[in-house]
Amino acid sequence: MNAIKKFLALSVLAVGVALPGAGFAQATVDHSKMTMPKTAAMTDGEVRKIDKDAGKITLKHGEIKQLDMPAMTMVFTAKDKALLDGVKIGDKVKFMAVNDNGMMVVTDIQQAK
Ligand SMILES: [Cu+2]
Repeated sequence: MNAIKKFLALSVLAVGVALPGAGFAQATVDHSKMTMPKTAAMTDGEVRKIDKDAGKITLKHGEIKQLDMPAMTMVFTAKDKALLDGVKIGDKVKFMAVNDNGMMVVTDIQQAK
């Protein structure tokens, strides 16, 4: 009995793997549209200005794919002011930006290595 169950389970797996690649990819795309962009990547940037009191940082940044934004220099709001303690003007950084109800927020920033 157990052997038969195992065989059936493996057969189901094999069928799943054998599905046409296009159909599988399509399902993956649809799924990603319904969920938060957890796969968003860190963006390269350079610190131009820091306003710790206001919790804002001006970054010259590269393309931000998850925000559909080309490279530019702009002001971001730091999610946590403490994030601004780890960087200084002129630093090359990697940062994570999200659109919080129209406000561009930096949720993570670190020195680029
Ligand atoms: Cu921008």
